[in-house]
Amino acid sequence: MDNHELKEELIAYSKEIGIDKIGFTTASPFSQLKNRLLRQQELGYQSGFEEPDIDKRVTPEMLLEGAQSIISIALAYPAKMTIRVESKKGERRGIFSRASWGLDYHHILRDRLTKLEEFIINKIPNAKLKSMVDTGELSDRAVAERAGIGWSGKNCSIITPEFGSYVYLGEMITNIPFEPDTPIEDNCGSCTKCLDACPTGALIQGGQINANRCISFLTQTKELIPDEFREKIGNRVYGCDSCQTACPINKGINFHFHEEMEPDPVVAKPLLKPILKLSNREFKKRFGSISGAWRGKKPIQRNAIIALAHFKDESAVPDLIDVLQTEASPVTRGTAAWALGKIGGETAYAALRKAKELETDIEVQSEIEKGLNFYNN
Ligand code: B12
Ligand code: SF4
Ligand code: SF4
Repeated sequence: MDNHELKEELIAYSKEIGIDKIGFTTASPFSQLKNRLLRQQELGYQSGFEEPDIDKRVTPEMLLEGAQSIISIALAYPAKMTIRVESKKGERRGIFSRASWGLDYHHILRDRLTKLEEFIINKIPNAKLKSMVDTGELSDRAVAERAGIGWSGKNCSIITPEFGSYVYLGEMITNIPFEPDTPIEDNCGSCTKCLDACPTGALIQGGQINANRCISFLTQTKELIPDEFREKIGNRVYGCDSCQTACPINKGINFHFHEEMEPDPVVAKPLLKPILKLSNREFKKRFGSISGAWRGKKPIQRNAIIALAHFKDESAVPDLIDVLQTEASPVTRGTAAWALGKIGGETAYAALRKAKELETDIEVQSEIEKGLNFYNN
């Protein structure tokens, strides 16, 4: 079988197994990306979640001996929930970003890539293949861009003409010299809606992010959230979609192709107060299957506290006091102290005064001061 024929068969098979778009590119080095990554590193704009070895990131040959081509895949995910969550007055909810709705996308894309691998091995038993999704060395976006999946938008996302930017990406390096596809034209034009919509100014300019200012990143850290970002986080308990929802290309886009990606609304839009009391086991049971759980319970609890402060939810005061008095993690305790001050009221004030006497952790003490300062303004 020649490679052209195999490529055509793979394209047809990919549709059968639920891959929404497939593209092919060579395995030649990503030289423009290398400069970009070095520059981002120099500026301190990286998140720290990226593979640290830049040479590996841009040289597919270093990841698979004899690499000749890369197959890029994209799967569209839903932008709107089909089932609405029942809202009761006074019950405040947080929101997980769309990329964390339904089953963790890493599992879904790996499943598709495994099926593609099996298909290829069946035709070429000694083919060498290496697949990755998100956690691999390669830049999934740079691969997708070069393979003609979509263009690289000013919001940094790969935007497909068919499914907008609501697509997950993955790829497979192969030692088969497939004919490459052509990159598609950038269609952002003079639009700057994503830059204007970003709540924290994380998009420095079109296509350049300072990840340290990005809410998506901040919700995934384990430390105290810097003061300037706390109010901007709003009720996001994981991730951020603002630069995608603002994008006119995404208007009306809402694909529900994959059953596994359907969000359970009570998980994707969880009640905030119960999150504060979850045991590790309960957290795993409730949130363990979604991608937003990858950093564990603590960041989600911290973000839930910030969200309760955002809503100034007075009914949360007793729970927040309990957190301040009994929680082991200084980050959680400190965030609760700040939130109590932000929500305000006499009970919160008394608890902060008492905590001021008893607290021994320096960072938490400083957050208690911040909480008390709300009463002076
Ligand atoms: C680290 C990381 C983050 C960091 C940093 C994001 C960033 N923009 O770099 C944080 C935590 C902030 C993050 C957030 C999000 N992420 Co993320 N993240 C990654 C990860 C692991 C690496 C990205 C990376 O290397 N960035 C470094 C930059 C420099 O490179 P790049 O964006 O990969 O490549 C582009 C640039 O280099 C640019 N470029 C190259 N040269 C030049 C030169 C010029 C002049 C210009 C203008 C641009 C340019 O073109 C490349 C192609 O677009 C990838 C998975 C992976 N292994 O690739 C997922 C990934 C990028 N994330 C993804 C998603 C879904 C998100 C969120 C939408 C999640 C959410 N809802 O909260 C947000 C979006 C934030 C945003 N506006 O980018 C998807 C993107 C899907 C898509 N359609 O593009 C990926 C691919 C995961 C996946 N497999 O599906 N993420
Ligand atoms: S994900 Fe949110 S914070 Fe990050 S760049 Fe987009 S709009 Fe800005
Ligand atoms: S909002 Fe406008 S500039 Fe930003 S990615 Fe979408 S089309 Fe491009």
